[in-house]
Amino acid sequence: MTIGRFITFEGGEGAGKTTQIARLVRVLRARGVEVVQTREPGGSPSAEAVRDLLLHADHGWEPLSEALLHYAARCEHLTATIRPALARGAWVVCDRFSDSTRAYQGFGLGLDIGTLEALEHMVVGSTRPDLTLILDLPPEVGLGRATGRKAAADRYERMSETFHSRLREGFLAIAARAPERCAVIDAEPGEEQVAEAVFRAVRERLGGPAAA
Ligand code: Z5A
Repeated sequence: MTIGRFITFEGGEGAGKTTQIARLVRVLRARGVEVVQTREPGGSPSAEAVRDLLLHADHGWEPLSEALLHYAARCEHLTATIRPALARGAWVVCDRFSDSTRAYQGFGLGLDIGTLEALEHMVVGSTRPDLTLILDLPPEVGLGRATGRKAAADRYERMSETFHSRLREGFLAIAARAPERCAVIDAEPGEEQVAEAVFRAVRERLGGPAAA
């Protein structure tokens, strides 16, 4: 069976994931790679419905309920989009995945990491990313970029400064625990410079068409 490659992008608000994903996908497609570009929460019709609940409805979820909703969306996304794409040999480039649940619901909201690992084991199983690019920058810079772009902040963007600092620490701790999978990219310089660092990491870690 052909197996594609699974790349995830992570980081705080406004880190530049959408911008960098678009650039990477363009380069890979120009090299003849079939790329499925997707995002979380979302990436399939049912998962997009859960995204609406999570981002725009102010229900004041319990952290565990929130994590379960993210994992329900992820389960749908994996089944409908990610696994079929990988099985036919496509590369999947995904804006956020399980590390966001660890960072936001774990480090940010204080949910027990063991609980999140159990959910990850159950839902994600062996469909783990081959490479995770963590775009790192001070939270105030990212929030400035994100709010400058959107008309209204979503529920996560409205959380406190200390919440966003915990997120950054969380992502860096995740990278330190899994250096073979994660590459931390300095996201503060200009778009072009960040794109070069992203592509270098993809080439060095995954080779294949990225090395051509
Ligand atoms: N969430 C969660 O809690 N648990 C989970 O398990 C998952 C997610 C999966 C999804 O929001 C929310 O769900 C997210 C976490 C939570 N929290 N929030 N908010 P989203 O998908 O709507 O938003 P996001 O993932 O945080 O992304 P974003 O705010 O859209 O930012 P971005 O994609 O990282 O950045 P961007 O759109 O590429 O860039 C932002 C602006 O900066 C834009 O105007 C760019 O032109 C500009 N930019 C980009 N790069 C640069 C550089 N290098 N220099 C200067 N300006 C730049």
